[in-house]
Amino acid sequence: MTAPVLTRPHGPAHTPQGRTALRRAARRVLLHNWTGTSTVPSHGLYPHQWSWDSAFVAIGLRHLSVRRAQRELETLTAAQWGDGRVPHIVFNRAVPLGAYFPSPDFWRSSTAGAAAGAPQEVETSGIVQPPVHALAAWLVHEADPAASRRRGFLPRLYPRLAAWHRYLADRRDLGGGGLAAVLHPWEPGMDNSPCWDGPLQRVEPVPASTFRRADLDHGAASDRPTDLDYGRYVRLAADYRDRGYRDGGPGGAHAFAVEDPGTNALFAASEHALARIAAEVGAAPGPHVRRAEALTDALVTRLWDAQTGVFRCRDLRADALVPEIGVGGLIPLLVPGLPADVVRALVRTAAGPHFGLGDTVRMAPSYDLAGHAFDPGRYWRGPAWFNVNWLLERGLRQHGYTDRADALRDAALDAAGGSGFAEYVDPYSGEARGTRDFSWTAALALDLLAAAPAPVLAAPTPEEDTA
Ligand code: 2M8
Repeated sequence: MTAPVLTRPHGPAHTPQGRTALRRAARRVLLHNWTGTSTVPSHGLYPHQWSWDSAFVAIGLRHLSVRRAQRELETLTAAQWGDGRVPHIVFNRAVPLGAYFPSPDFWRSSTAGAAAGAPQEVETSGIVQPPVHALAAWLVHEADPAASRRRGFLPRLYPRLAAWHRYLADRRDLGGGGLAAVLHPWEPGMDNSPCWDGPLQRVEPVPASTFRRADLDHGAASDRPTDLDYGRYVRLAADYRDRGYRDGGPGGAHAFAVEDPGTNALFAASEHALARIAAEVGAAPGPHVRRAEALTDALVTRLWDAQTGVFRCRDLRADALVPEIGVGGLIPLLVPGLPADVVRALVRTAAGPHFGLGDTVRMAPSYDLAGHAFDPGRYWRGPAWFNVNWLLERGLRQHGYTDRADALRDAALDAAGGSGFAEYVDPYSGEARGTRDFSWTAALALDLLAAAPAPVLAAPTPEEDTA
């Protein structure tokens, strides 16, 4: 295999000028994508507010404006449902219905979701995304604790975040083993990962002629999910809506019910953050610490595959682990208190043939490099994503793998700058894929820049000397 372009250490992360330019460019993206109350992932492809995007955006925004970062999370959680769920999309009513599919008239949250407590003032989707929000809220608070206290940021957020976590723990434990299940491939955020291919086989797709995809107006068809995938996404969402977005009943009531390691690792990490938030607002941290520990135990008991050294998804309909290896299986590295042998095995797997991190690629791909469904360009079926790599960078650093974390940080910064803040990149070539000026790519680049060592360490390369 030819050396990957990403291995050339001449990107913007390596010089003071490069970092300054990158910071400026990232700032420009976030200012452009700010709507006044929140941030769109991208004006064309995703013109509303997305749940986990907003959490990642807040983590970056805190370096530009703590006030805006707070506002981002407040706007999102203001659309929380009475049952505690934080919807995966909060729709902007100023955006035409045809600009994104599925639009508010598909989800019909204020009517179909009324029994579950959907808000009446704003339209939302009815599914959820991974709970990164408590982690984000804590990081936003830490950026300026005095400003946070002055505005009562955490006292306002804490009850919302606690209700959100309660929803996941009480209503989504469909497997009964202490983990939250996802009911749609959009919920874990890795929409068309090959990990869902098996469980999705049970879902009868609606015909492509019955809906109009808006995503293809903005993205290349070869980068996006297929019409067959969309037919299944639509069927699952419509069935959930038509049941009033009810979660109750045995796992068998849902055609698709999966325990995802990425979602549950983020739940555990956020529960640790919620314990800190509780202590800050004068509530009891103990229940959150205990839930974080219980989630960590359940992750290992139910999803750890010691033979391969990775966490897998559990298909609750089959009550079996999914054979595909997705990058969600590495995200538990983020969890403090993961057993040391599991951490060591995960780090080995990240660098081994399935993910090639620091070897054949500089950023982790979204799916097994050796997997039969690997595609370096198509959405969550292979490309490297910035939010996932940011999570892995944090995980490596927290467990003391500082050199690997530094290398991953620099790789992500180089790729962010080199790709025009692409939504995702080809893991071998670093070529930009998906949309550009993508918010979480810019936000997380800012966060990585803020944490990076002072740029005086970097000497100019010969090329830059003569540039
Ligand atoms: C993608 O998902 C949306 C549906 O939620 C879509 O394809 O239209 C995913 O990458 C998801 O993780 C992300 O939150 C969303 C907005 O960036 O786009």
